[in-house]
Amino acid sequence: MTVKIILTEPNKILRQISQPVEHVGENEQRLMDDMLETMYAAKGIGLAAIQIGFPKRIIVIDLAKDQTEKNPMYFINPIVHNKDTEQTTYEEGCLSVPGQFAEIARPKKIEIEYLDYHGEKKILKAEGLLATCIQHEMDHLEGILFIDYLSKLKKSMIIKKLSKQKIKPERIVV
Ligand code: GNR
Ligand code: NI
Repeated sequence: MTVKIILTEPNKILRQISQPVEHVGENEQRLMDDMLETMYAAKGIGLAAIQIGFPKRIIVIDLAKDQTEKNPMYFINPIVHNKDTEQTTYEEGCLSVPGQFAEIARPKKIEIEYLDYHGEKKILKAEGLLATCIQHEMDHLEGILFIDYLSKLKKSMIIKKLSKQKIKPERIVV
């Protein structure tokens, strides 16, 4: 397993629409292993394949706080069947928008259909942080980031800040 580089905003790749997986085989499983490793290394709770540059409809999630008790979840080609009309708000962050957080409202409960790590069709009812995280990751599959829900001013301030951080040289060694 390999820790990959997580792409950060602004980056046009993050705006791509990810394509459905046709077959869950060794290559897809290796990608999921790398995604999980990358997510753990970055101390995130979820990751979409596009965040490491693969425009495939693949998501990994692990809400376990303590990495000694891992609980990895894999979602391939997820579709939302049902959304609650009731909303809930979480302070969201994103590994592709480092250091930025904002309260985002989303449906509290969802029901999704997806393929698991072995390519088997599954249905899951999720609520709370899991529902929020799944929706955050599914947005990545459409090229959407949580900052897209903020006011134009807040969003542009965040992008400006991130662009500046990007051009700042790490260190100049002579
Ligand atoms: O690590 C993450 N934490 C988080 C917190 C609240 C709502 C969503 C998330 S997902 C994020 C990792 C990430 O960027 N996934 O795409
Ligand atoms: Ni994210």
